Amino acid sequence: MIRRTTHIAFVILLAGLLAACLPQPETVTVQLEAEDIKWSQTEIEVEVGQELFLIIENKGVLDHDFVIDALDIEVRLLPGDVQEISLTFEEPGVIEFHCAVPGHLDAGMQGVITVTEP
Ligand SMILES: [Cu+2]
Repeated sequence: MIRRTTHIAFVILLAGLLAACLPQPETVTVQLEAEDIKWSQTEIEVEVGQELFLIIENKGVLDHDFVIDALDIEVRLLPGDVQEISLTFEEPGVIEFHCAVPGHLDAGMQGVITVTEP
C-alpha cells in the first residue's frame, strides 16, 4: 500500500516537471473582432519571445482604427476588413491598444496586451 502511494506521488511529480519543461507554443493566435463599439477581447496575454498573431476583423458597420501607440502601429479597418499583425515582444510589460476613431476610445474601445516572462 505504501509502495503504491509512493508510485502515485512519483507520477504526479513527474507530470509536474514535464509540464514545467515543455516549451510553450511559439505562436499565440488571437482573433480580435471590432464590433460596434467594442473589441471582442480587451485582455490578451503572451510570453516574451512568443509570436502574437493578431487577426483583426471589423464585424461592425462603422470604421475602426486599431492602434498601438507604443509600437507605432495603426491599422485602418473598414467594415468587413480583416487585417493580420504579427508581434513578438522582447521584454515583459503591458502594452495598450485602442481604436483611434474619434469617440471610440471614450466609448471603451481599448485593451491591453500583457507580456509575461516565459
Ligand atoms: Cu472603433
